[in-house]
Order: sequence, then C-alpha cells, then structure tokens
Amino acid sequence: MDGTEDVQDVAAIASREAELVAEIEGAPDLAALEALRVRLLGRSGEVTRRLKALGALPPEKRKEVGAALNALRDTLTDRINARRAALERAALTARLASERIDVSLPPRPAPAGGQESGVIHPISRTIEEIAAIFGAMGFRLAEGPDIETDWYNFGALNIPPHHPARAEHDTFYLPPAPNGETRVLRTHTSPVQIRTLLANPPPVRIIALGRTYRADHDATHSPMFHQCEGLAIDRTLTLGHLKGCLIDFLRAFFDMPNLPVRFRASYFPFTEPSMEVDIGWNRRTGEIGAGGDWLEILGSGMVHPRVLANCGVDPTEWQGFAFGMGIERLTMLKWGINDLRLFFENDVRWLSHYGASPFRPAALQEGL
Ligand code: 2NM
Repeated sequence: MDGTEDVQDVAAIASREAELVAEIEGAPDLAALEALRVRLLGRSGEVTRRLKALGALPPEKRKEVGAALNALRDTLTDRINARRAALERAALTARLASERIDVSLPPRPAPAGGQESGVIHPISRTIEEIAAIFGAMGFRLAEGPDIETDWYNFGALNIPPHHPARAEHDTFYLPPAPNGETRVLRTHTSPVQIRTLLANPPPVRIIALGRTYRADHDATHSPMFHQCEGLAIDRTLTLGHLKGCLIDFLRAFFDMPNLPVRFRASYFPFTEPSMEVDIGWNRRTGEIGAGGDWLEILGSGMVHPRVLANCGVDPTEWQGFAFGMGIERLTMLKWGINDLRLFFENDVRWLSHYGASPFRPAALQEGL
C-alpha cells in the first residue's frame, strides 16, 4: 500500500501507520518534516484524500475505516509535533554551543605600542563623569522624550508665552500632536524634571542628561547639543545645600580641590532666587583654577514655587534647588578644545586623541 490505491481496510491502515511513523522519526530536519506533513495531512495529502474517499464506501465499512483513519490522522499529528519539538531543541542546543561567549576572558590588550581599536567620545565621557560624581551624592539618572509638548518644555517651567526662548528662531516646532497640542524638540532637559516630579512625589534627587535642540547654528552653537540638569526637592533644602553640592561637583569634575567658585545673582523664570556660577580661570591663557578672572559655567537656583505647584507638589511643604549646564562647554573647558564643531565632525584622528579608554570607565574612587 503506497497511499495511491483505493483499497481501504483497517489492516492496511495499521501497516501504513508503522511505515509513516518510521518516516517521521527519520525526518532529518525541520524542512523535511514540514514537507512530510504537507504530503500526509495537507489539503491533498494522503490521509486527507483517504478521509475524503470514505463517502464511496458501504455504510458499515465506512464507520470502521473512518475510525481507523481518524486515529491515523491523530497519531501522525502527535508524532510530527513531537519530532518537530525534538528537532527544534536540537537546533537550539547546537546554536547555543556554537555561539557561546566566554565572558570570563580578560579584555584584549592594546597591541604593543599601538592604540586600542575604539574610544569613548569625549561627550559620552563627560556624561559618564557627571553621572559618577552626582551618583556618589545620591542623585539618580532620569530620562524623558526628545519630542516634548509646549507645556512640559515651557508652560510648566513658568516660561511665559512672550518669552524669547519660545520664538520661532530659537525652538524647533513640529506639526501638532493629533490632540492639537504644540510639539517641540526639547530646548533643555528641564521637562524631565517636570515629568519626574509628576510621577514621583518628593523627596527627589535626580540628574537629567541628554540631547537638547535649538534652532541655532554657528561656530559656537550646534542645533543639537547636550545638557545636564539636576533637581533636589525635600522639606528643608536651602541655598546652602545648592552651593555645597555645586562646589563639590565642579572641584571633582575639574579635579581641583581648591578651584575658586563664585555665585552671582541672576534670573531664570523657573527658579527664585537664581544664581549663575562662575569658576576662576585665566582669560589670557585659558588655564582653569588660576589667574583672577571669572568664567560662567552653570545656572542654578531654588525651584520656583509655581513650578512645584505645576507638578502637584505643595510649595509650602517642599522646596529645593535645580541647576543646569552645557556638556559641550564643560568638555571644551576641561580638555582645552576650542571649536564646538569638532565634537560632531567624527574625524577619527581627532576622536582617537580626545577619546577615552573604554576599559577605564569614570569612577570616583580612583579620581576621574
Ligand atoms: C538651569 C538653571 C536653573 C532648572 C530648573 C528646573 C526645574 F525643573 F526644576 F524647574 N530644572 N532645571 C534650572 C535652574 C536649569 O539651567 C541653566
């Protein structure tokens, strides 16, 4: 019996079943097994054809043969499924064996006198360093989307509708969201602080680090740049905590325990009072930490009560400080880089000079 003759009887079906089961068990791979399944159980497969031919049998024979064919179909289905599972297991085992990675291997050393084959971009390196310093002070990293709504980027931060930051020439406006909301590329990381406060009741202590965008492009401005902002809210935080935190940060970042730091009254819509922070440097040589001149390096202040209220935080119970800085600028000052555009040209000669070793991530215990 090879499945093509018309003879249908129970004994022939039983012997055919033994042949077919052996064929299933011998299928060498998943493709062969699937071809076999189609040949047996597919729409014009052997078993299907036999079931369709039942109608031509006399009634008493039809019942007997029908039961045997149904049992055959069930047995073949079960055996094919079992064989498929076994083949899949074997394929996975083989793949796991061939793709095994020994994670206990030490990193490959640089070739003698040569250069490691990849380096960390100086912007990424500064981001790592800032995260390490504030991490040691108990700040956690927070994230948010690059595409923001007008409210998170401006309104919640107490930036009024007429503020120059909202002008077309400063901000990238996107087509409105389906619900009509104005969308922008975030012009600072402050909306991350707003989202964090809304999602987590105080106390909070977070750092937001990431890409920001302004419609500005010349030797000293890039349409995409990086910012770091921090926020600390608790019941009794004061300007004193702000000053201690930022002085410690700047001295750790520039690796100068005596770096002169000066706080100067300023104005931001989202803080009151607001202060700009300067470090000592030499205007003529560019040397940091000496020379009697002052260089503005970041902005800061006590979070405006209206901003807290916008985030559902009661400003009579909670208060705290916030600060913000530009990562490109900090990196240029630390390494004496004089042109912002170099960060984005991706010239490998420049990158291999200013890049950091991937095998020595920023960690405070050995100094940055
Ligand atoms: C700065 C300067 C001063 C700031 C304020 C906030 C928030 F969300 F808490 F209100 N985030 N960042 C802030 C304050 C940023 O950047 C120059």
